[in-house]
Amino acid sequence: MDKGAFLERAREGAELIKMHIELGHTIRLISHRDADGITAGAILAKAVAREGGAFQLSIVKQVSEDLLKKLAGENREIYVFSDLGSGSMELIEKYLGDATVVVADHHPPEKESFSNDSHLLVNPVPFGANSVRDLSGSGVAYFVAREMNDANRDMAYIAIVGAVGDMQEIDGQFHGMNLEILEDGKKLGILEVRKELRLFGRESRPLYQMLAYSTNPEIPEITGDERKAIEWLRSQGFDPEMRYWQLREEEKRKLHDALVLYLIKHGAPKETIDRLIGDVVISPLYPEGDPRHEAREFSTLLNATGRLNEGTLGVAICLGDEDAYKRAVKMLEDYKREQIEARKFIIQNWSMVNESDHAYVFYAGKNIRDTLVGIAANMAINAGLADPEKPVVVLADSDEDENLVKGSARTTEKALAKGYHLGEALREVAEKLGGEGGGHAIAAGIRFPKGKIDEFIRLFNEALARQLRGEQGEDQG
Ligand SMILES: [Mn+2]
Repeated sequence: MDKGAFLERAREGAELIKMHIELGHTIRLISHRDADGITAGAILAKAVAREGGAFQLSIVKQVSEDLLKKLAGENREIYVFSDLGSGSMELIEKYLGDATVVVADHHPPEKESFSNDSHLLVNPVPFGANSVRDLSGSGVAYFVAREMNDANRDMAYIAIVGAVGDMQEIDGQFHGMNLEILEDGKKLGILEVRKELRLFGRESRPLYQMLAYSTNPEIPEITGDERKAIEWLRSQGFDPEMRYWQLREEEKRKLHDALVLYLIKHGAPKETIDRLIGDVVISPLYPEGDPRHEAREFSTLLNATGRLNEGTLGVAICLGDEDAYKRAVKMLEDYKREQIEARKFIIQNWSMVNESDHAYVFYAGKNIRDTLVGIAANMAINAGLADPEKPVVVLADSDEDENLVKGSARTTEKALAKGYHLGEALREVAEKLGGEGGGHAIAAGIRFPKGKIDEFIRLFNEALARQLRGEQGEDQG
């Protein structure tokens, strides 16, 4: 890629932001709610604050027309989007035409540049970068920040946490401009790149869980089987309860050799082995055993804050806020406990389920939080409560409005093969019930008035029956 030209573009973005800081304008930051977006937002927020500027930051799921209308209504002089925006350039031009806009993103853009002179696209893709491995949204934000002030190199580790969140090193190593960020971080002594076991849990999981939960890559016969993982580790002379970070260097090497041998014996392809042991980034800024000490665990923590709609808490963690970190850890523990309780509830009360010809509908009232209904529906399938060829809907009272219920429908590929489309069925049913619904074929959601659960059961079953007969929804003509 043409690095020089990209950095020149990043410098233009930096100049625009600095100019508005000097004019006393609040920098309006909008970033994506995954780990890459949260780190990107944190990097830009810190860069603005470092110049003495004020910012307002939102972490959002996507750039929608609604969001742009709201932003336009704020009448800001400058908007900076990070880790999103490239796919919404026309919309941004339509709604924010009068303002300065900087889009710092790595997704393939709608077009090579904005038509509006006051809008600037900082994106490495038109300069020849591969959006999935050469630079992430946090990386683009990092280079803009670095052009604003060399001191922002101290965000190199945070930038790499974002890159890891986007799995830019999925093949086992970093590429493209990510390498330059790593070099910056190494020079400052704030990060280290090691060749280690690239599985989640280096800091916080016992070895046996690190192996048993490994899905990327899968370890034949060990993934999904804790007992087998414990057995295998013991047979190789390891204490399964140890954390990876606690191993001495020669023990790590011994574990790597044993795993590689195991994979070869089980016929794993070379790419799998390359992916298993590769680049792992850690930071001496945090103590060992702390999820923030290793980039993958850090990014997973941030991702979780975003999913729980607490992305700004994630940003605060990136900015070094210890209190935010503690709150996030507690929030995640609560969330995990609620999941376990939801699972218990659904297993113990499955006899309450309404089973019709085409679906199971389980109404949990207030016993399952409305944010967990999708997970609960999957649990019913995975725990073997439901026939996998029949869709499952879990309904719960809405947290926001006591007159509404929220539901999620889930099913399996096997059921889809019969002809079901849950998203279409729920959309159709929601219209009839005066609610909102829709989604994918395999996973969908709905909200409707609480008094209409019996009607929902009947209509949903009818909609699914029609799908099997190959008929379209009535409202589609
Ligand atoms: Mn990204």
